[in-house]
Amino acid sequence: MLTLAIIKPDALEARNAGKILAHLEQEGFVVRAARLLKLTTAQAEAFYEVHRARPFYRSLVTFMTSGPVLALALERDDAVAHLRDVIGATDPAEAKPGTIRQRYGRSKEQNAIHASDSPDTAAREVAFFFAGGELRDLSPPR
Ligand code: FUP
Repeated sequence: MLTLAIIKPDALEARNAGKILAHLEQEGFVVRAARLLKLTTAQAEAFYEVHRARPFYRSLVTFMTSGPVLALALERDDAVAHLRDVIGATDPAEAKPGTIRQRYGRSKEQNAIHASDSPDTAAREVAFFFAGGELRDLSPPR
């Protein structure tokens, strides 16, 4: 199954993208699609629509549009749940040792990586960044 990860602007700025990608590959994820882009405000607002009423929403949108992001469609058995385990808690200070957010996150907002939180969300979020054709026949050899 597929899930969506986003390596966030803080991690790209710190040049941690390669280490994070290596960590994901070590965990058995296969990159099925990747896109480096700078989100527009409208895109970031739409992506985080579910959080629109939250106090952190505007700041989150500003942060997510502050620099490029690397969107990744990742495949693995039990991909959604496994990726959530690998990234750790939202707040890097509370994330378990060895998780990506514990290693590379700066704060609850600048927490290095996004991961879809359910299979339904994953399907929607993969489609947000990638057209079906971009995911077809792109699996690396196994
Ligand atoms: P997560 O699924 O772990 O990314 O966490 P949420 O869906 O609850 O939050 C989405 C993003 O909003 C987080 F990655 C960072 C940001 N956020 C804050 O900036 N402050 C908060 O108190 C909670 C979330």
